[in-house]
Amino acid sequence: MSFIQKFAERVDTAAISARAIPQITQEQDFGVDEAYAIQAASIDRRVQRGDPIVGIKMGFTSRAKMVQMGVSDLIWGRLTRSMIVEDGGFTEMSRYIHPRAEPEIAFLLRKPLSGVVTPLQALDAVGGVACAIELIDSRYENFKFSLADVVADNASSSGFVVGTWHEPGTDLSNIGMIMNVDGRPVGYGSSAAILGDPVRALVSAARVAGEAGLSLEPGMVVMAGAATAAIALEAGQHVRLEASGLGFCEFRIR
Ligand code: OOG
Ligand code: MG
Repeated sequence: MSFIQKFAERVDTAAISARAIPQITQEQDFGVDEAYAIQAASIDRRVQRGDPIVGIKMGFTSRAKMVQMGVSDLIWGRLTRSMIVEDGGFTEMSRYIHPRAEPEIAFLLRKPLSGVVTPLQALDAVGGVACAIELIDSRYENFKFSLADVVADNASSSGFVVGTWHEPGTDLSNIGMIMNVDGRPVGYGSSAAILGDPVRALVSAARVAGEAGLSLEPGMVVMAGAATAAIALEAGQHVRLEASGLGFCEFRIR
């Protein structure tokens, strides 16, 4: 078995059993290209289990996130169907190791999107925009990783909640975002923190997906990355994101 398959199985097992593992780069050094190969192979295992890819997520598209995690390269990961958490619904703490929540913007594609595109071309492929919360849950002990580790671990992604879809024409360049936990505001930000405008994250998503030979298809979701640092979650909490002009989305973790 190649080390790609070995580590793909390692991160996959850690994710499905919600058990933290040591950083895999401490066992063997490898680069970012190999890390994406591990990610692809680990998500392939899920797809084989009947859990298809429904979109992609961008990561480290804001300074706040780069500073929080000490990693400064843009990364991406795959979203699969089992990661969907219904807006207004529940998710179980037992599914996670040490989950965190992030305020994000989501795009719904109405046309295929791949390769090098302009912001206008990217927007032409969009059928709806919404506020969204990503649940991240690094499979590594203490949420500590190198760039290659986090890429191999599907960019820490473990769930996502999407609010009501709005018209694609909505200006996304400065959406005020407030994260509330149990009715108390715990984080504030603006969508401008996401590469200056989240549309740029969509342009990057098209490029990286194209490079990876992954086609972004109509109906798929693209998550632009967090506007603020992530918030650590505890069982019993109610998390709600309010986004100016985009309404809100929320879930409970029990
Ligand atoms: C990596 C994922 C980063 C974002 O929105 O920037 C990310 C992590 O922080 O564990 O999802
Ligand atoms: Mg995120």
